[in-house]
Amino acid sequence: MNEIVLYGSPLSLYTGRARSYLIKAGLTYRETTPTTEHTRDIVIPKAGGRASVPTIETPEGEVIRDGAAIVDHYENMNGHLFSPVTPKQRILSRLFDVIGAEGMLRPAMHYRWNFDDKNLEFLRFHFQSMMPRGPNREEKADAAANQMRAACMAFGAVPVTFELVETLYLELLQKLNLHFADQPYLLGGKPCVGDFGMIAPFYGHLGRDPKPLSLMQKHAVRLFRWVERMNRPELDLGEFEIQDAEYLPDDDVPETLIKLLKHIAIDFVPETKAAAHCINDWLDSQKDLTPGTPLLRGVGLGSFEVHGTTINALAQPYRFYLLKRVQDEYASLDDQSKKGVAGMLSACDMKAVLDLKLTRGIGRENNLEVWL
Ligand SMILES: N[C@@H](CCC(=O)N[C@@H](CS)C(=O)NCC(=O)O)C(=O)O
Repeated sequence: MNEIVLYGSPLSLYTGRARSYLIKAGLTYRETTPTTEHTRDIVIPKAGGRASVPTIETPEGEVIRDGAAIVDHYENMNGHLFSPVTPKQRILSRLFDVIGAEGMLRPAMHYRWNFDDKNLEFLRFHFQSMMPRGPNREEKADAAANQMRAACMAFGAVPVTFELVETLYLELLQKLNLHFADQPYLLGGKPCVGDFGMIAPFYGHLGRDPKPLSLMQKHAVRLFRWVERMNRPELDLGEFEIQDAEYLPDDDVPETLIKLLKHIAIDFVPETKAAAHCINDWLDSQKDLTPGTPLLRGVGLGSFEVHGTTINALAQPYRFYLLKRVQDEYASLDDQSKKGVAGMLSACDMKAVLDLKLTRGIGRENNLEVWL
């Protein structure tokens, strides 16, 4: 075996991030579903016992579980090919990684699970394909799908929030469309780590399931093109003047990104505040939590209000594992750069993300995120 094996699935949100990275970095890989005996006996034990996708197996037999860890691994190996080096762009790249990986779950799950007339048969087929061959494949697939329906509700997509989720999403499509009408990628002529975070919800769910795909094709053709572009090895810049693989010069941040972030902040910031509060309360009650304990997916519901509607959403410690990387990047800047970045984040109502922290740190051990 001399290629990377990517364990994933076409409809998996997080697989979309790792796949796009491997493609753009020009790495030779083979994608397969994690349904074989080899996965069960060799790969999952090396992945901390957790069967999540994406997980990769390198030609040397090393196993890396978690999309952020996979990107980190190759960024370290290839000289940080997709990590901008100027202050504002560094912060935005990391911030979009959090937003994509954790901040778009509500629309991604709403447009997947609340439109059975459009999506159901498509999803059935895919869920069955992910199950190991053998007896009761259909029942197992239905059970897995039902778990995801429950997750959709846990992320706050329930009937009382549908109208709000859809209003916010249609405006988001517009803002993204405007940006990708001017720029091929978030920060100019080549993708950054933030683009890989953002492709997670916008490929497997929002750019592929029948219902949201039809919305994207109707309302946001330039965003649709970015989704295609992120899954192609070439830069795929045909419709643009820009033909170089460079980030925008002079740490420029286009106005379209500021407007986009300002819109995303409407629910991202109150949700992050509510989650921090909920998780910190939980940590207060967990005095005996031993260092090295793996993170739970969620530890309660954060409650917050957006445009007069209350949303209750799963408070996920992993969001803060990624957010800390934004905060660490900020902490490493000189005073002048910090001022510039703080000004930019204030302009898009995102300044609070620099201060929203958990009372306990999170690290990685044995391919799992753990409490320090
Ligand atoms: N933090 C992980 C999350 C991966 C994840 O949740 N993947 C989903 C599929 S999109 C999954 O495998 N869920 C089952 C599980 O976590 O056991 C990452 O970024 O890779």
